[in-house]
Amino acid sequence: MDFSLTREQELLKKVAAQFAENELEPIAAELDKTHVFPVDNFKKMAEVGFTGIGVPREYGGTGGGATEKVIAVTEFARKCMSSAAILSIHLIAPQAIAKYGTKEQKEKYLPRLTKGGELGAFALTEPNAGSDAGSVQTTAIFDPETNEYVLNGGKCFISGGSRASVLVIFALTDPSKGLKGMSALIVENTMPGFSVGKIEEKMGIAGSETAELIFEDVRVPAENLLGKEGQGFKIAMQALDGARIGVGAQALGVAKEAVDLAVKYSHERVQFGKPISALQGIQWYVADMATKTEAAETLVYKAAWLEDTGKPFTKEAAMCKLNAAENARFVTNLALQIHGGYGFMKDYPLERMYRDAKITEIYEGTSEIHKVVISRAVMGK
Ligand code: COS
Repeated sequence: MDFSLTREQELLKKVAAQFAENELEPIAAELDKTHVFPVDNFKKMAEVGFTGIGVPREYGGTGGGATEKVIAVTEFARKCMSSAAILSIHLIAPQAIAKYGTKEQKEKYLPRLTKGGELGAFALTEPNAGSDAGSVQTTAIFDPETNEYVLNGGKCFISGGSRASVLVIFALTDPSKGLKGMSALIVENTMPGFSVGKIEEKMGIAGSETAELIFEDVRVPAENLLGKEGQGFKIAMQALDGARIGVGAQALGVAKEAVDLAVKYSHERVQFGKPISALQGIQWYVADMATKTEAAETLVYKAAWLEDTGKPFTKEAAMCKLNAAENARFVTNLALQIHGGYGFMKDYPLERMYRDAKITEIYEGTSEIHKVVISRAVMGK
């Protein structure tokens, strides 16, 4: 068994860490304050090639797969969870198009979503279709006269929805069949009838704008059907399996940084005449934080390895996300506690990291949904 990264992966890790330190850390507090999407930084991510991870080079991507995504997202999450979320969620759309798209769809959309610097989004959730993703009500009824689907309805809580120019949207092409009548469509934000509604005010990852989308008779050409009619729910579930590894990486990155900050602070902070790192209570906190974070890392990389080697990974993606997310909350909480009053203040990044970490227990499937997925895999449905 070999846990080491390849030379290319080591290089990617270095480049991602430098990018995070130079470009993301300086804006992290600002994004948290202003709640504005970092347009320029996203373009810089595209210039370096991060936005094309997992997409073949012939379509403008930078190749690699789940492991490369984990490496980049983890490094980003150390310094700026908003930016890690933006990258991780953006990658869902181009990767889905790369996997299910026709040659024409790939040629048309992938260069834009990779080196072109345009943002992608994945729009599944609706007010009545959150954990119960099969209850989507948005419809896309085929019009044989014009060879278009007519999209009506709306989505909520769509990460990047207000900024994305190319979106993979899930809608019922045959409402009588329920989730088996769901299909995936590639929609552009310039199509008439597409509009952005409410932009949410969130507790964390404020720089990753989260929006409501409204579709009023949006005419989507038939050629923009992704995969086959009725295949939408499976495409969504498979895309989410991969996306959950991305969330695992976000949770892993913020936890790793929290451990490092806690260790550093505990060596610097003197109370009762000695650094608090000399106190066994602090040492035991750090031992727990480091151990659980290393365990989270192992599960995240194992899930990525399974995906990259073409093996089933639904259960492991759910496990890695569930575990890493719980750990991120645990570790950011203890790191904040070790910082005492300073941890609670906005001069230090801990309170932001603590708030940012919470989302990893909720989006791309709640922890409770992951327990459903895991228990079904372990115990049978
Ligand atoms: N990969 C491929 N196919 C999958 C799949 C997966 N990971 N999960 C389910 N499917 C398939 C099933 O095999 C089934 O197909 P068949 O009828 O051909 O056997 C079909 O999809 C329906 O599956 P299931 O009966 O398990 O659907 P449920 O309605 O019970 O929902 C859960 C399953 C709960 C796992 C799903 O709704 C889910 O993941 N919910 C959370 C949604 C989420 O993450 N939302 C966040 C939105 S993006 S921020």
